[in-house]
Amino acid sequence: MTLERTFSIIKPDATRRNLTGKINAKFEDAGLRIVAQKRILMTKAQAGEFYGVHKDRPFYDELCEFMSSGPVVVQVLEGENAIAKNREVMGATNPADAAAGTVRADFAESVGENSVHGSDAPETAAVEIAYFFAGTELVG
Ligand code: RTP
Ligand code: MG
Repeated sequence: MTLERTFSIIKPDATRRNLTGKINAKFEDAGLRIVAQKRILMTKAQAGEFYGVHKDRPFYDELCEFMSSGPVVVQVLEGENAIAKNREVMGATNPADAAAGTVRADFAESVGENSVHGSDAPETAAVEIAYFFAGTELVG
């Protein structure tokens, strides 16, 4: 079995509604282990850098405002096929399209305020983990 790690964010709409535990339970029930986790407040500049890949999209400014509007929980999830598994548990970006039982189907408020972020590939997972965590903070 090869363990993979992915980077996850519980977004401000979810921390505001005190949903961290319920979301973490979905990750753990799917076999993902939370190997690092911290609650932080991102600056708008940090959110902008993190989501830099979307800088030319029409929703970029709104996204950066939202991601810095309240606390987020940044975390590293570990498991077999963790990247794909996490995105399965998250559900589609737009909660209207998300499968029943997924985080976004159950909790997301809109396509923008959609409760969670998850890395989409091994390369982005590695960059995103290193952006928020030191190697010594990851305990598998
Ligand atoms: P994420 O990166 O947050 O895990 O989400 P994702 O892969 O499912 O979606 P992505 O296309 O990467 O979009 C990043 C985030 O931008 C916001 N968004 N708003 N208003 C809109 O049409 C719109 N589209 C995307 C969402 O917060 C989305 O998760
Ligand atoms: Mg994405």
